[in-house]
Amino acid sequence: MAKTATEERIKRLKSHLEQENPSLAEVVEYFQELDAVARKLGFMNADDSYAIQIAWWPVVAVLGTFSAGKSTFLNEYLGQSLQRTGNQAVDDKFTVISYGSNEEPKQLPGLALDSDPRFPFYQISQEIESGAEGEGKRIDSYLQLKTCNADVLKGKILIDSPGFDADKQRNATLLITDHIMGLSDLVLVFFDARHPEPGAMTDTLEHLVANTINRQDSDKFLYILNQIDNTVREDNPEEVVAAWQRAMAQSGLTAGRFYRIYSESAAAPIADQQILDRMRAKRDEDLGDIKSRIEQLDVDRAYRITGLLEQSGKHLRDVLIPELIDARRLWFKRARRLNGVVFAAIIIGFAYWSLSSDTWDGFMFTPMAGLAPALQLLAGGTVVVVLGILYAYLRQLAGRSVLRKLQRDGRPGKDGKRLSMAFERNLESWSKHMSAEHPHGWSGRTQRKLDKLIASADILVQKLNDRFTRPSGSDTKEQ
Ligand SMILES: Nc1nc2c(ncn2[C@@H]2O[C@H](COP(=O)(O)OP(=O)(O)OP(=O)(O)O)[C@@H](O)[C@H]2O)c(=O)[nH]1
Ligand SMILES: [Mg+2]
Repeated sequence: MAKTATEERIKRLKSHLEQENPSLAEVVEYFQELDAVARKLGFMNADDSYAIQIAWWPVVAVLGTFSAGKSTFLNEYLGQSLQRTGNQAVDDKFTVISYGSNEEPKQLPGLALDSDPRFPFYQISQEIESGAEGEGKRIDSYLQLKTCNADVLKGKILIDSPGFDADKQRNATLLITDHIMGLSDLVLVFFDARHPEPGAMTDTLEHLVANTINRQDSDKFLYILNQIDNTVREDNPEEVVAAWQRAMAQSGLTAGRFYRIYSESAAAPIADQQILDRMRAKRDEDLGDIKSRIEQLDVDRAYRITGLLEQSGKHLRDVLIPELIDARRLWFKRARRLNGVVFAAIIIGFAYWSLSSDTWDGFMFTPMAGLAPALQLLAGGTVVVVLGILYAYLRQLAGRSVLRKLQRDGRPGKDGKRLSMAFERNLESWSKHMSAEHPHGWSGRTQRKLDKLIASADILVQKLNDRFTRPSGSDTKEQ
């Protein structure tokens, strides 16, 4: 049987996860079981899946002013010189960096990102097109994908960005920047200690800083003053940092943590050992904090994803299915009422007509009296069948009216679509359960399967707790 595009995607997702975190590859299978339950009930099409709606990889984005040292920082973090660096603006593309087991880094065009739901730029070209007409087609000139086999990349995606200068930025670049700020789990905003003066950065600050302050997720932004080795040649190096913080404060950023780092490999030599030691100590402290924030994401994502499995299962069982049952109740009620009215009208009409036209002779229906018994039976049968069809038709009519109501003022978004879809499936099926409490596909076996899935999510969370808290006190490194 030909595989659907979704099956193909899940297969790739699984093999990608198997390389870097086999326990999460297992979770994909649980999501697939959940898919099967949701499909059986009609909440989901064959081309949809819970597994492909999840951000499997936390995203760490590096944004900042041009030549601030973003790429140098990333190369050092990866332990490879993956990205080009230099004092001219060298990067004009956003680079999504993801783990790959190949020895050699691979580079793929932006289109690969646009069409692969594993990555956070899935269908970004449409978004760009709607904000900057004609630019959507040029996705390759804005985005590229690189894979690299650095161990630190396992379980995450990094994004390097072109130097940011809000004055000169094209609309599409601004759009992508905003998109990245939205989807990232952590955003490192780089500034350059060589140019911390407020004037030159105003517009950049406006976009990178001012836009981040009032966000709900503002604590995911880390503000980093890089290249502080350059400040030691100043008479008063502390003043450089103070000027930077004042500039940030003017943009409204008073809280939050500021980090001061530099790149050991790129730094100019410093003769004074005392100064060097102090600077290095400060750098190591801040860099350590930045790295632990990045590592924490891996822990968070494992909980987030298993939590999502439990939530999605419970949402199905405790929200969507009860609402589907409610919709079925309403359907049955409307169907009963409609059938009641129509059949009462038929009976009254028939009674009125037959009594007034004297068609009854005792229990004998005189218009049929002349017919042969077989024909009488046929006529009676036909009437029963016609009435049965009428009954079913009215039931459908009532169902359609409930479907319209669901579509009109049911739940918004995905849930609404799912409910309507499942309800429509119920309209089409001749369920053997005639009670409203038994929607199509909701058999005892399916119920037990869903309960078991939700319970296994619990067990997964316990496993994670064991792994991350290590109550046994053992510090053996686990996968
Ligand atoms: N002294 C010093 N130089 C640095 C440091 N980090 C980077 N550099 C140098 O600064 C220049 C720019 O570094 P990049 O890493 O290319 O900067 P970028 O932010 O990626 O630049 P764009 O991508 O062009 O915006 C390079 O020549 C680096 O060697 C640092 O901590 N100290
Ligand atoms: Mg760069």
